[in-house]
Amino acid sequence: MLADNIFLKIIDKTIPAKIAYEDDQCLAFHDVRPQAPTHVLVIPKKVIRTLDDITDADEALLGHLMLVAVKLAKELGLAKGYRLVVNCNEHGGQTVPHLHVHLIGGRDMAWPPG
Ligand code: DGP
Repeated sequence: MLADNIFLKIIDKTIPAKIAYEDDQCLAFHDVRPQAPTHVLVIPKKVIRTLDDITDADEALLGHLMLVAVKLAKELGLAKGYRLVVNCNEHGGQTVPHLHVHLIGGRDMAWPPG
């Protein structure tokens, strides 16, 4: 096991998830509590707890996460639009301490977010 948080357990397949995409750098899987008809999480395999923990060395990895999210949005039929969200720490609403990009779509989104 890589470490003790739920997303690392999903990466090392010790707990199941509905996987949408995987490569050597990241994993994408459907959120267990979807907030919209499509709700996928794109996560790095590298252990990064929050946006506050990223460094210059992560620049390409972060771009990769976004490219994967956009490719998935197209594959999943979100032609009318979608939203990418990264929650950071307590005020950002982050509940799982492993960096993740939410890909949310399939309905109109409100602004500002709650
Ligand atoms: P955040 O609040 O930004 O930390 O989002 C965490 C998301 O992770 C939340 O939408 C629910 C989802 N989630 C939590 N535990 C699991 C799990 O075990 N499996 C899956 N697929 N999603 C999970």
